[in-house]
Amino acid sequence: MASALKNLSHYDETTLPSAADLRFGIAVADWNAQITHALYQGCLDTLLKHGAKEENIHMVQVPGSFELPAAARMLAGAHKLDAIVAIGCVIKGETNHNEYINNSVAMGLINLSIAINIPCIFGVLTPNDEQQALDRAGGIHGNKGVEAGATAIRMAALKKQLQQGEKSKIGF
Ligand code: DLZ
Repeated sequence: MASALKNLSHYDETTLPSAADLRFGIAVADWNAQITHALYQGCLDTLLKHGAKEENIHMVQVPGSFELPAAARMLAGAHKLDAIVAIGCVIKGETNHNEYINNSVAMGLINLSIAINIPCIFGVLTPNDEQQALDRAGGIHGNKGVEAGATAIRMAALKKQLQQGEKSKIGF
């Protein structure tokens, strides 16, 4: 159980690049809104904490997680972005709907990332029940939105670094 070992809000702040010159899109699914809005807040707080400017953060809301890849594509078409975060929460129910949605969103986002050369971050919780979701949306296992925000900063900075032809330093 990965998140039993790692708090989702913990990351090494000292090695995270500044987000001051980076532009972000965030797509938020409204299914399980109590959870996803808490994830969004965690993500937004993280971007702002590391210097991102409010005017460089573009957020849209969509009905459910299944719509996240399309929303990410629309965001990329509407704004110049360095990274996109997709935020959702798909709770397992009596049927296999969660597997169809989760697989579609994961494949949609990774395929989109590669196709448009903009990192799309998987900020989607895939819990077995609501308590597991609450535990990961600001509860005992931290907030996956924070993890997604920190990941977006790293990937956006990497994209910018490579665009500018800079080399990585060994040891980070
Ligand atoms: C239909 C559905 C169900 C049953 N469960 C969830 C869920 O737990 N989390 C979520 O984000 N969305 C859910 N949806 C909605 C789908 O993602 C999608 O919005 C609809 O199937 C319409 O395409």
